[in-house]
Amino acid sequence: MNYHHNHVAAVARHFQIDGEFLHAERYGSGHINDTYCAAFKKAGALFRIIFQRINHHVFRNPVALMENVERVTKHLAAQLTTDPDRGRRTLTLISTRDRQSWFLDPEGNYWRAYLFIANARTYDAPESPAQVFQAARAFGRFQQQLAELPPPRLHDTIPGFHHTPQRFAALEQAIASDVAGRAALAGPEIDFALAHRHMVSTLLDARLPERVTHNDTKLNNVMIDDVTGEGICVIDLDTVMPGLVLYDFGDMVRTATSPTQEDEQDLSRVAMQFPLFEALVRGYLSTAGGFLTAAEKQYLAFSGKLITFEIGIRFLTDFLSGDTYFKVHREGHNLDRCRTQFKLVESIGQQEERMSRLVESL
Ligand code: ADP
Ligand code: GN1
Ligand code: MG
Repeated sequence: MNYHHNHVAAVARHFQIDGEFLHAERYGSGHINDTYCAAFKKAGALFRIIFQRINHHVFRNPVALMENVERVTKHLAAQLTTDPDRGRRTLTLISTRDRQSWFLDPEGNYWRAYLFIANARTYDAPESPAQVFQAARAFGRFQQQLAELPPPRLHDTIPGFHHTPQRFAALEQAIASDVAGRAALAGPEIDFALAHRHMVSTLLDARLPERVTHNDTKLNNVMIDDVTGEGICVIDLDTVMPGLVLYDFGDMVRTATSPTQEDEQDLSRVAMQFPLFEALVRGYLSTAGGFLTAAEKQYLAFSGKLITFEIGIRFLTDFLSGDTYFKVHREGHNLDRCRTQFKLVESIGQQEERMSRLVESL
């Protein structure tokens, strides 16, 4: 949904923001929620706030989701009390005037507001091994900081989110019903998916520990400091919930080891680049290495292939279903995204042994 800035201004009035609203624009490249960056003025000084409308078709219980986000951001902030830069090192929710972390607008949409993290940005494609190291280090630190989150268990904001066999079953259903009449356009992709069925339950069968994980560790969900290049803040916390650390590592491999965007149409450019993978593993282990078990480490290389496959079949399912889940910006967009993922699955598959040897050597 693309809201007029007047609508964002009306939403903003319900939050505890002391300043004059100037304007708001769409922001970021997420596929699910609507993000706006709004500018305010107070005593001649400008400041910005991030507003997000939660997609309640995808996140069926926004109130439970926000309860998770409140607990997680408070827990992270409590570990940063002596850090002068703490306002940039974790997301900070702004409360509404009646002290809630969310506002329900008259149309039934849930909104939240975050302090703007300045002098940092996100990247849709990796630019260097050093940057990838930093991103992975930040995600590893995030997991480490949440390892001690006190009970109760976080809510599952999307049940079965990384249950690859269920994702595969949904694809089979979409192929069988072919509601949009598109299956004929995706013959090779359907064949590819069906030929890889054998790997869908590998991680679930490996009896790995459940931990608090992010579950959407795309490269563009970590803010990189403009000056130092450090991965300063993990964002996009809607899917923080119990999961396997390998889901997180796998999605980092998917989005940070090929120098292309997720929807790159020139497939000759899509490939897992070993130096980027090496930087990723080193960055991740620099913060997560202390708590990972041997079994978790053993599947690091494989997890990249599996999660890339999983997201690929999700894009394919959505293409076959008529693009009802992910935002699309052109015809065949989800099919393009699927092709990019499957090309990367192949590329990882070709290098998997070498990747595993590297992990073992570290
Ligand atoms: P989406 O679900 O749409 O991916 P994100 O939470 O990832 O939503 O936000 C989209 C983009 O907005 C991010 O990639 C980032 O560039 C920017 N962004 C999000 N939160 C902040 C923040 N607190 N400060 C500055 N920029 C932010
Ligand atoms: C979605 O919201 P966003 O754009 O960060 C999706 C992820 C996918 C990703 C693919 C809730 O993430 O699972 O990996 O697109 N989020 C949800 O780019 O489904
Ligand atoms: Mg995001």
